[in-house]
Amino acid sequence: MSPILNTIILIIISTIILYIIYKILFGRSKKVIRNTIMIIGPSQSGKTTFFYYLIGNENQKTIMSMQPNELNDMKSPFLNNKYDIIDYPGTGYYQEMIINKIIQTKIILLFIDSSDKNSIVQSAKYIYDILNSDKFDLDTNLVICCNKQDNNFPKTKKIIEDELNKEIENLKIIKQKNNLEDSVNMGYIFQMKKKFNFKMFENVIFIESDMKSKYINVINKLKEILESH
Ligand SMILES: Nc1nc2c(ncn2[C@@H]2O[C@H](COP(=O)(O)OP(=O)(O)O)[C@@H](O)[C@H]2O)c(=O)[nH]1
Ligand SMILES: [Mg+2]
Repeated sequence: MSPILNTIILIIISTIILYIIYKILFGRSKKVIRNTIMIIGPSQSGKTTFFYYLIGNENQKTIMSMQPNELNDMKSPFLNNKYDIIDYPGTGYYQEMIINKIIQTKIILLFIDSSDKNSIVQSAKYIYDILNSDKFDLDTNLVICCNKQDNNFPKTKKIIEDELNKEIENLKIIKQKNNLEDSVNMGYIFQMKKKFNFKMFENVIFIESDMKSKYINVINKLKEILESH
């Protein structure tokens, strides 16, 4: 064998060995870390007000949000560790971004204005998309915050849950009838034969909240989920 051929074979073999060593050392470190808290929901449900409260900036005035508020490695005064906290505007352009972010997300906080029927109807669409996505699994928690409980005549979390059960079942029936599925949404609810009911999801919970009570239920739920081990 010529020395040149020998050298080439040697280079190829050492490259393969180096590649295998690299894979063994670093191949598994790609696991995504779930350190995101997402705040989503219809416009005017109180997302941004809560976002500022959570980061310790209680007196910040909110304006109609056009872009997500995003803070990475943020230390909330209420939580022990640092998290990426994102507040997505309710203008509806962010569905795909939200769904793609789920695999990095520990908690999705969905805010609803409990005294506004429209807010409840709109949030059904968010919930449908999330639960229908194959990215949503038991490692992510969906916390539905029935917010603005300090307003006159807010609906209780029980009533909102019942109304959302019906809204989501309706959405499911319409989508099934018209075969309306897109690639983001290949899904769990879409294929469901039974009537939709939140009882099927152990990682979806309802709580009541408002800024007057300093979001005590939301803060406690965040602590419970994030600091429970
Ligand atoms: N009564 C009441 N009003 C709230 C509460 N949270 C937010 N708001 C008000 O609702 C409006 C919309 O709030 P904002 O946080 O901007 O909603 P976003 O569109 O979901 O981000 C503002 O005028 C807030 O002051 C709440 O818990 N109770
Ligand atoms: Mg906002």
